[in-house]
Amino acid sequence: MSAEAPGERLPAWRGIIRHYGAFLPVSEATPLVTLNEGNTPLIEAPRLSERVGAEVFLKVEGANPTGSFKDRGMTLAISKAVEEGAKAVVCASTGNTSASAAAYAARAGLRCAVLIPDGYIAIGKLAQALVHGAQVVQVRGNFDEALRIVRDLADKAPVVVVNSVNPHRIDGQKTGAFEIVDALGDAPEVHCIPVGNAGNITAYWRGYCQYREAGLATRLPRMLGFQAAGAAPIVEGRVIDRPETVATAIRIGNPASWYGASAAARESGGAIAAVSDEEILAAYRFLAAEESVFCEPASAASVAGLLSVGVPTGSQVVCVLTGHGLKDPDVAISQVQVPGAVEAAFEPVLDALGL
Ligand code: AN7
Repeated sequence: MSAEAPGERLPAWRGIIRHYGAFLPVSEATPLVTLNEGNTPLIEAPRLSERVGAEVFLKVEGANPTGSFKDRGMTLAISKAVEEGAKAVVCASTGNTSASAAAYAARAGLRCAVLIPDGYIAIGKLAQALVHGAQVVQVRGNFDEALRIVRDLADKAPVVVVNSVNPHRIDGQKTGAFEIVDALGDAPEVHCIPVGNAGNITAYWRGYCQYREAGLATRLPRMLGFQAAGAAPIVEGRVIDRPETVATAIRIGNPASWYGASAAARESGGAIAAVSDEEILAAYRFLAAEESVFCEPASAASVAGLLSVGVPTGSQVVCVLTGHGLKDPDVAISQVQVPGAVEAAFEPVLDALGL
């Protein structure tokens, strides 16, 4: 290969609002609260491509400032909250929304409160919410119960909800689709994505549709959304009161954007399907070991789904990997053998390595 242009000063990336503002509800008067989110890698996945007989790309959203796709929506939601004069924001979260809200609220000088399900949030995400200075309330209940309380709070207290029931979240997140089209030159044929509260699949579908309407894409992908089997309300067509899955980020039984997810699947000729925890963890290990991408368990649902449903030979496919693997070190460690210590000397190390 040849180097492209060493020494050339590239235009700096300054976040999704500056880059895609023409497609977003912002004006000169909107104060920009940004950590330069977006512009995440879209990388080829040669071994996955070989396994499924297709051309597969991974959209690595763990490369965002707080390690998940939530930053795309949060930059817009927090910027608009500041524009509207808000002093405090609140969200319910399985972890990533709270990490992102805490960071962007701190940047804006807003108070931030987050409600999380006690004992069911990955330790990295809890750490993020706390180090960024959010008020964290652990609720003895699941995400759906926490979100209900948050909606009540918004009715009765002067706080802005920054869950994806806030339309600015979805609008910001649709920029992921814009980036994919900009990188590939057109929309892919198939788009695979995990589904929890169902905001992101709604956002990507909107992004693809708006780009096509603007003449920037000639086609639309089939949208394939994947829920964890123990938390698959859309697949089963009923609210799940006690959702359970190792992928705690998508442990959601009554998604707020249920309609948007169903519409994306229906209008695109796609589907919402379920993948088991075993399939999720197998895809998670495969991505780390074979493609060198360390994502969190929920993110691997997109690839688990692709492996389970398959696609026509030669299809161009994008799988969104929504969050970074370091968010949830407990699951990572549970999936590997941690070696014991040996004496700090040459021979024992040689033995341990089998050399
Ligand atoms: C890594 O943080 O719902 O279907 O509260 O963290 O748009 O909800 C996170 C969801 C996928 C599902 N992958 O996206 C929250 C939260 C990861 C996630 C999803 C989430 P949506």
